[in-house]
Amino acid sequence: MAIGTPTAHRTLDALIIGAGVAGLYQLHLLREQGLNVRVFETAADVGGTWYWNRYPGARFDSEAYIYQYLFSEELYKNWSWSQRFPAQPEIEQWMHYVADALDLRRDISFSTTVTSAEYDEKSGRWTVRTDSGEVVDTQFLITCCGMLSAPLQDLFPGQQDFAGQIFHTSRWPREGAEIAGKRVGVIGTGATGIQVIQTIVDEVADLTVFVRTPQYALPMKNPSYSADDVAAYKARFEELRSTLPHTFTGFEYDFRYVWDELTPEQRREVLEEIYENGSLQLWLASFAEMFFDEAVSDEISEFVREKMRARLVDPELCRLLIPEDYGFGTHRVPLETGYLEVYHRPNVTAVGVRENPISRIVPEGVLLADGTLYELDVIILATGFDAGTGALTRIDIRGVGGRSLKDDWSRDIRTTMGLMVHGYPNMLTTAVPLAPSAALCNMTTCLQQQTEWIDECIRYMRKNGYTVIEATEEGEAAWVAHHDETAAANLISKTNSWYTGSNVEGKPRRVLSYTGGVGTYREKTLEAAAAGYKGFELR
Ligand code: NA7
Repeated sequence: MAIGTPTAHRTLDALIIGAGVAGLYQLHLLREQGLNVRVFETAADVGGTWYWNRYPGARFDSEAYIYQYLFSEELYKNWSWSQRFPAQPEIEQWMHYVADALDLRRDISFSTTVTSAEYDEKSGRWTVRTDSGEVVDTQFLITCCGMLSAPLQDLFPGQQDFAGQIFHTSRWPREGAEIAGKRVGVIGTGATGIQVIQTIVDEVADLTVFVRTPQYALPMKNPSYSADDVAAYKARFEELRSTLPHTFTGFEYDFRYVWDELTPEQRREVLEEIYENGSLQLWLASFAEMFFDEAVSDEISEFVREKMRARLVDPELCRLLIPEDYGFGTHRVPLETGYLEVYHRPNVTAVGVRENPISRIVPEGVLLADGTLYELDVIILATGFDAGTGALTRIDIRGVGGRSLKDDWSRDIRTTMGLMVHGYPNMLTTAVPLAPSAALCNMTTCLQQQTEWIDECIRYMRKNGYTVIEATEEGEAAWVAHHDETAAANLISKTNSWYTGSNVEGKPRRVLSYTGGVGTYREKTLEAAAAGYKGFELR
């Protein structure tokens, strides 16, 4: 070996990237089976999404009691939520609680970013490098990077010249941002933008919201929990554990009604009743036909529009803020609290940027194509993420023959059940495309299932003397075909948002999340395992 060639500082059985919901549990599982395993995490602490997204108003819109891990009754019951949909600080505390209860921190390298990973065909192992100069030799590389963790933050020419503060919501300054009494602009009205806007409006002097695509927003009902409420949901532990993994979305509820079996009056009653529940149930537990049947989609969309119109009143606000060209539920549905009423305040301006887009950021603020300048002190980019792929393509990952995951996915986004990618042996993935993830899925349900599958897979390999697993080309082609067929039947496939990758210029189009249902996906992954890892080659 030539002098100066970096040598492995550390040898592992498994290296996990990311200390969020998936990474923490994966670490626990693999440690329990006796592996020498370590997590590398860019952030200074655990939490993943709940570490990074500390913008004002960040909160769950899955009910908190279904977002918890279900593998340990003790871990579940020793934590109590204060609300149905708690805010980020409480969620981050919960993740600290988990890390402490399972004593995870001793096996995590914080403030350390994995920069590259290279597979060696001779040894069947990965060489992983970090920004702190560490070189790690590991048998398994497990990515737990999250579906929505690569922020789209360098979007506009001139950003660096802005005289005030500019930042992406997921990079909200830890020390807090100075927004009180300031002229603040928010670009983006997705789930994140909506939470920020409704929360900061009281604090800022003037709020300018740049709206390109409006959203169907549903009002959230977020009661505080009494001791009795907490006891009641904890008493459901066994029920939740047996239900959540098998529903269509990993939530506690499933689609409950069949459109054609009800009269128009009954449908209306159902919609009204579910709307009043103040959760995502109108989307995930009403009529599955909204995803497949244009006529049903139109009717449910019109129901939600009607509700929004009644609150917005002003025709120009309705034009800017109520969707007309895609169906309810085919984009991520945000929950809101007083969001629409924000636009009635005298210090709030909604600026439509669909026909007259943002052309650049200038030192004074935001400049539109027609030359209109909005002078601002702070610009908040609620502009979303390079979903599913971005977290991995930002790492230089090299598989068999030096092939690059970034190049592969820039041509075509393919995975085998979102658990492996052909050409990248011994790299196991969570929260990547072609599995149920973030879209139509309660994340913890899906991530628990994927990490458990990976854990079982490695157990199986060790027990049977295998050292390498690789997704086969044919197996991957079959999964991609099934995924695409399922997606094509869903109206989501006709829309533009991060669900289809269309929010990132040049990204190959594909419905990113598996839309066949969380329970079905689970069965298919378990069937493949039970058949001796069908679709994978073990050696
Ligand atoms: P989203 O849902 O991707 O929303 C991003 C928003 O930013 C959306 O309104 C975009 O409008 C807007 N955007 C992006 N680029 C631009 C430009 N150049 N000009 C104007 N507006 C722009 O991200 P979120 O963070 O809100 O939510 C991501 C997920 O996190 C969410 O689905 C939950 O699962 C949690 P567009 O729609 O592209 O017209």
